[in-house]
Amino acid sequence: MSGWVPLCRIVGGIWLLFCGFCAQAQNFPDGFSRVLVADNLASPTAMAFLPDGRILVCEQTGAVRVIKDGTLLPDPFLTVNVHSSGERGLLGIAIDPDFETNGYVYVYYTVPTAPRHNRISRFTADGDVAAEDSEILVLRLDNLSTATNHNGGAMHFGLDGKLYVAIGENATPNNAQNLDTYHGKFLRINSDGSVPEGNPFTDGSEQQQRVWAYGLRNPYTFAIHRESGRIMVNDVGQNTWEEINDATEGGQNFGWPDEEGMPAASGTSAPVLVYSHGSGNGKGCAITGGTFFSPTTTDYPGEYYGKYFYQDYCNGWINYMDPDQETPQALPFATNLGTFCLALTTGPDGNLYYLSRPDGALYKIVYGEPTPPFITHDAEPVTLTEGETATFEVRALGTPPLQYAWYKDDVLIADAMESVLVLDNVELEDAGTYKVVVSNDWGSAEGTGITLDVINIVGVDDDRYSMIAAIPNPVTYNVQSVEVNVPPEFGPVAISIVDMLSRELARSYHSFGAGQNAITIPVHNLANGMYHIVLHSGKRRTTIRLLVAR
Ligand SMILES: [Ca+2]
Repeated sequence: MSGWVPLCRIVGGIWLLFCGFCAQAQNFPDGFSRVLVADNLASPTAMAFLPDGRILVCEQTGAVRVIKDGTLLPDPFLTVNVHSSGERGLLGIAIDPDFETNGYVYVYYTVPTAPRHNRISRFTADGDVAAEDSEILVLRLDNLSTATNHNGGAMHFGLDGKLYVAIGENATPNNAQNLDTYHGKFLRINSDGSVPEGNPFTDGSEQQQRVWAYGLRNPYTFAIHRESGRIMVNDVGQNTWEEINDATEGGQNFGWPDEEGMPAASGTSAPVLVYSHGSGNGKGCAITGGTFFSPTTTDYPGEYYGKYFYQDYCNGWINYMDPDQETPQALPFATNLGTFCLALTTGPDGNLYYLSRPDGALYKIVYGEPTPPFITHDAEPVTLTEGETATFEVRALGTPPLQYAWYKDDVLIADAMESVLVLDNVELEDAGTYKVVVSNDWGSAEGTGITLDVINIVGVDDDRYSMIAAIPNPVTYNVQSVEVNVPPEFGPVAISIVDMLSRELARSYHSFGAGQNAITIPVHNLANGMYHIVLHSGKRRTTIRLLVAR
């Protein structure tokens, strides 16, 4: 953030203006409303869900509070001694991917003793509290200057099982470009703090080897997509721009302090989306939350699924965007939420959650109307040989109960009424375009038609194709692959390599775009000898003799 302390000062001067907002009800799209989950939280900073639905909330002054079955438990999960002046304190929390087995919870906080620094510690849960003396140091970060702002602190595990950590530049902008300090970096570490395989900088200082991305100012929050693993880092800007940056790929420089907002120079990565400082909705002072909204279940309408929601600290709004668009556009969602909200998160129940510092509260945003179905995961096209099993699976959300109907070439398939369609023992006649329609009392959603191609591996030799050749043939020294040009009328084709004992050594499937029908077949593993390359398509079959003589 630009600084909780400076911000409070600014807001103090215009508090009456903000109180005008406070008096108004929150503003959501029709059907949405805000529900209080828990209050009496002291200056909350971050939160995380446990697999069983309990919610852990960090208080800046050092306590991790537990919300269980809708109740704030009186005893904290843990309390650490922190220096909590300015933006320091207990700032981040992450749950181990194997929490159900190992009970590990990771926190990020500012130690109060000199020299002051932030550290990442691991604790082990024992019921609703951390086991006594279970704290293990995971990583000690660099000493802090006297500046109390720009500490970052967000932590999440990636799909690769590595712990990602976002760290501010400690109000020293040049830190962000210096790979030998953790300040101003986005780290990727093993859960014990050690350097993992696969980081972009493999040499140099201990700090450098843990860096995943750099050029960040105060990445107070970030989010990882639970299925794709995509990473969005929300970086708080200085004078002009708030940024959402895609840090999925390692080694990127996000530009600070040479750039803020869209970069002018080469060699830096542009944000996915920016918004400017200023008053009013869609503008603000500090991005303090962002989340991929792709839950396994939700009551929300389909238009919000797959979107990225984010919030501003000063102007009390939540916007969203489609992260899959080339140039995502900001779309309004909620306004009049009040100032100083943060930690926007998608709950396992498919609701958005966020913390309010002035209210000392955790809120969720719920949708109270029925919703028509929407498809979250469509079935995939498939090519099979006769006798194999085709499985088409669709996943959909919407107000239950959902009904499924499957069509082949626009004709309803009798008794295919589940989200999964299984065709045992496919025959050539099963090839076609399959489509699902999901419906409930409020509407329906149609899948994209997907194709099933069926290849007859037995086939009938077709002499008209005896001119098909493999090039080069014979295979001599240094030849890695041969190329076969398949006539377009073959359609999708299976290619097998068969040895002289009729043993199939390899098989691959190919479909062709218009005008593309050359297939490259790797042969570097074949020992010297005679082979057959067998092409199958529908009832056609043709065989090419291939000599390997290296
Ligand atoms: Ca930037």
